[in-house]
Amino acid sequence: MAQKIREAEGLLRSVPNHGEQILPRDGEKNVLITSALPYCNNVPHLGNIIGSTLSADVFARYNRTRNRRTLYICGTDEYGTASETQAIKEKITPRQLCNKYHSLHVETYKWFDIGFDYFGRTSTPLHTEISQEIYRNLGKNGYLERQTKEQTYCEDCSKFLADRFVEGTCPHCGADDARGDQCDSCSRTLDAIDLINPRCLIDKHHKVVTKESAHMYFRLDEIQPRTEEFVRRSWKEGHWSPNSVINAEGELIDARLKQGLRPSPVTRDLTWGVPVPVDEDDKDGMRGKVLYVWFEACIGYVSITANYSTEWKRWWFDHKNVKLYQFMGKDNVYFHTIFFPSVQIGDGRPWTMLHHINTTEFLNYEGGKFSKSKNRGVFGPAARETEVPVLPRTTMSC
Ligand code: B3M
Ligand code: ZN
Repeated sequence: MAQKIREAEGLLRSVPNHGEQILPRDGEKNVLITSALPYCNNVPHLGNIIGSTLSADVFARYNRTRNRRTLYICGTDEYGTASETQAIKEKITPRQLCNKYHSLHVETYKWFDIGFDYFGRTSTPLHTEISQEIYRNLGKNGYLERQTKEQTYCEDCSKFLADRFVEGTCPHCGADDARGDQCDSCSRTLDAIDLINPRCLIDKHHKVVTKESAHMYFRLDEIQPRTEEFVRRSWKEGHWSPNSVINAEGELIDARLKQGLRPSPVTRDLTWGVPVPVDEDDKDGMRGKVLYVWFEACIGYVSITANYSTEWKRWWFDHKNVKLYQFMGKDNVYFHTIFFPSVQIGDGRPWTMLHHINTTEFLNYEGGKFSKSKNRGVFGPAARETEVPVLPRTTMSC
């Protein structure tokens, strides 16, 4: 039972008792709020805070004051190459790395007084279970297909090299330090197999070759008409900001939608991730592979809610009573407006889907974009060390 702290009619504000779970109520406006899940390979910077957690926090406080059932969820995004690479650099396991940075994230947001109802993480058994179930549903509904592609492979490490594990000479401009996914000198995006003299970043003397690997692709092309219908409807109902996906005239402006979505690989040759679920016969040869981090990252919102409450489905399968508001930096928009809604549509269950998206431009510092890898920007622990209080100190005494 909620505790009534204001008795005046109409101003009654119900606050959940300590330990009470916040769950939606039928026939009311229930608000589910998320901030983009920060990667867990570094400390949070002011871009994470201004771009997604602070604005979501303000909105959550507003809704609580309006006496709406409000659940504000966030957590660390832990899998993928970003964590694997950093773990190698720090000479610890990905698990140890994520434990370390998860705690640093928790402490920083606490210091900034961000009022999450629950701050979780993606490396949990429930996350694996829910992600695998969605993947299986996509398969059952005919939205996964197998394709093989050429990838760089290190014979000494005996593994396929993710884009961040390989560098070499750029085939376009000849720069010697192009990464597997992009050349910083000419800014062109690359495919790692096009690098000249590719080198393994674990050891540049390792022998790198090109080898075929099979992956499962999500048939975004099949789902596109339904995704477009969703985008148009939700954009209008949820008043999306008109700078992405659709313009003020209601025309689609997202380049990928306009050109036609293409099947997109959702598996990777990595170890630190959600294992691809396989049947006994493993007919697609997926054993030992993991789900692509962006395939399971948005599922993190769901699994983090599931770690908060066993009744998580009341938030995530109730599009009539629950409105989902998502806050993020603009580089994450595609995955929240097109990719994840397509996954939900393909999964086939009656999901709560994006209602309103709130995006922030990149935060610049000293003439450039905030960048963790270049160590440019203001980072949470440093902000804390200034001892400038987050909230103005009250001057009133009693
Ligand atoms: N971790 C990228 C980022 O930290 C990514 C967001 C995931 S949201 C589900 O900006
Ligand atoms: Zn190697």
